[in-house]
Amino acid sequence: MGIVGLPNAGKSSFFNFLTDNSVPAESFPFCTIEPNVGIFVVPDERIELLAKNEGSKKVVHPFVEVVDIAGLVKGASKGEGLGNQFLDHISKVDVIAHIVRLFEDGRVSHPYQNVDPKRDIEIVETELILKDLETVQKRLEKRMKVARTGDKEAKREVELLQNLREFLSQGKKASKFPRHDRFEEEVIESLFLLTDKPQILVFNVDELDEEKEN
Ligand SMILES: Nc1nc2c(ncn2[C@@H]2O[C@H](COP(=O)(O)OP(=O)(O)OP(=O)(O)O)[C@@H](O)[C@H]2O)c(=O)[nH]1
Ligand SMILES: [Mg+2]
Repeated sequence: MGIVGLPNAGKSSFFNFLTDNSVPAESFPFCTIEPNVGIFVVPDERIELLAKNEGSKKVVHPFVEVVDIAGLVKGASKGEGLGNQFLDHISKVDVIAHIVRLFEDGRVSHPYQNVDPKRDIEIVETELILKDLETVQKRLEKRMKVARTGDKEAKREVELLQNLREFLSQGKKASKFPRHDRFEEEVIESLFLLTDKPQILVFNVDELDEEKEN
């Protein structure tokens, strides 16, 4: 699971909560620079039962690996803030957790001054799409060279990638891009696009703020 969000949204706090780790989570933006990696175990009582029945010597419960990266800001894809190179660290994750700040706290600065979840979500989602555009563009350039030699498969891929680039340019997520056959599925899968992954929105509310929680 890869954690994304604006600076100071509470990503590292969430990471610490999940993993029982204590990485720095401070009130200044861009507290996290190097990605933090941790795991948390998801205990499953059925496994204990199976292990008992089978007399297993070793019991391994399922676990989730979590990656906490630097905050994204508008223009991260053009090098604003800490840029979007951090997104490379989460290109291989299975799911993205997008932390959205709802809590108000004058001691914790907000990169856009006020708490506005709708705007904040859009900023982060746009940066994810822009990162995907970059990935598609890179692959497109590579495959165009091959296509010029007359390679049929490369030609087909180029056409598909051009359509995908157009789709993402309209601000749409890769997960919504239609795939017509196994070939198209495989090409897109091989790009590890961020907006093609399942996403969980995590709203970071004030403690005991029931109104907002609702
Ligand atoms: N009042 C309040 N403060 C919070 C809450 N969640 C996180 N914080 C504080 O907000 C600050 C930023 O939290 P972090 O978890 O470091 O945020 P981050 O998203 O990892 O920030 P960067 O690494 O800088 O992008 C810290 O001082 C946290 O203690 C909350 O629910 N309420
Ligand atoms: Mg952090």
